[in-house]
This record gives sequence, C-alpha cells and structure tokens, in this order.
Amino acid sequence: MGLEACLFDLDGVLVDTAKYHYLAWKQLANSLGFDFSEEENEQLKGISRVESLRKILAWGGVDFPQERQDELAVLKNGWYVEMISEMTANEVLPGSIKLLEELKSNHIKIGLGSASKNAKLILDNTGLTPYFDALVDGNIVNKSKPDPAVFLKGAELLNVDPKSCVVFEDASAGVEAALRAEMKAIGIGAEKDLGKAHLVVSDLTHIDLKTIQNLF
Ligand code: B16
Ligand code: MG
Repeated sequence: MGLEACLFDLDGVLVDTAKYHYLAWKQLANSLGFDFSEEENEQLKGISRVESLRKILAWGGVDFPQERQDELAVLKNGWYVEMISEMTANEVLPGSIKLLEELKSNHIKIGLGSASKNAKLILDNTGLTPYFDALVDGNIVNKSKPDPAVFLKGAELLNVDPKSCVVFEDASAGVEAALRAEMKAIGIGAEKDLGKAHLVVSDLTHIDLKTIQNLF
C-alpha cells in the first residue's frame, strides 16, 4: 500500500508552542511557591493539559482537590492563550510550508493529530489552517497518546486506510501512538528519544515527498 495521507502533530513539529506552555506552567508553579526544571518540562511534551498539571503538582510535592485543580488548569490556559494569541506566520518551523505545499500539489491528504485544545487558534494565527483536510485535536479525542485514537480518527476523517498514513511526531508517546495505529512514523527530534520511529530527522527541512514514499 502506498502513501495517501500525512498526519502532523502540532507542537514540536509545525510550531514551537512548548516554550509558551513552559512559561505558563512555570508561572503557575511559581504562584504556588515552587519551580521545575527545563528537563522536567521535557516530560510534558505531547502530554494533555490535565496530565501535565498532575505531574507538575507532584514535582512541587503538593496536591489539591479536583475542583481546585480544574481552576489551576483554567488559570494556566488563560496565560497560555494570551501568549499564543500573539503568534504569527513567522513562528512556523523551518521546512513546514515547503513540505505542506509539495504534499498538496501531489494530492496527498493532510491531517492534524494534536493533543491541544487550542490547536485551531494556533493554526489560524500562523496561517496553517488552509493546508488541512481534517483536524483532530484535544477537543475531538480525549484519549491521550500513546493511545492511537487521535491518528485513527484522522485516517477515518480523511477516508484512508491507516496503513497508508505517515505521522510526524516530536514526542515518544506520539510515535508509539502512530505505531499502534499501524502507521509509519517520522520522528522530529533526537534518535535517542524517538528511536522507535521508521525515520528520525531534526526538522522538516530534511523531508520531501520522495523521502516519505521511500518508507513504503
Ligand atoms: P492544550 P501536541 C500538546 O500539543 C503539547 O505538546 C502539550 O505540551 C500540551 O499539554 C498538550 O498539547 C495540550 O495542550 O493545553 O493547549 O490543550 O504536541 O499534541 O500538538
Ligand atoms: Mg508534539
């Protein structure tokens, strides 16, 4: 079976929103009287908002009733949304537009598979929305990666066989989700973190249609 569709994770693949997540979570932790390291922050990539909060509170050695946790998540998201509201097309990561254009002109379907509930706002602000034939985000699927649901839903909306899809992911949980969906996985980042992927590159400038088709 050949390539029919490409499914893109958002944060860490097409844009770097991790830096804004970090700033907003840090602000929240600081307001609660503790801090966490950039290394710990790495563990939050690709993880949902509620799971991120749970981890951060554990790092700070604090715990709150569910109602208070919900309030904290809303507070963090407010700060985060303020930051991403300022994003522009300049923040689209290198190689993204060239690859999306090449896929479009070759009639390869394009889908989003992100855990974020703010994905639409980010795509709109960075001018990426028109490239997508289907959007699957944290509002549509609530099972977190490595569950394959986010990518299987993408294949379903694009009306293609999962085996004909390639996933672009920066998080190891996302690579795992793609493999569980029986899709090809291209890791964006370091081999040591994403070694299970069919191919690992540092960014999308290293990818063109030919490279993707060679995975089949
Ligand atoms: P939100 P992705 C993920 O985006 C981020 O990597 C992760 O850090 C974040 O917690 C998650 O989205 C949820 O984001 O708070 O905006 O709903 O990599 O799946 O595109
Ligand atoms: Mg990501």
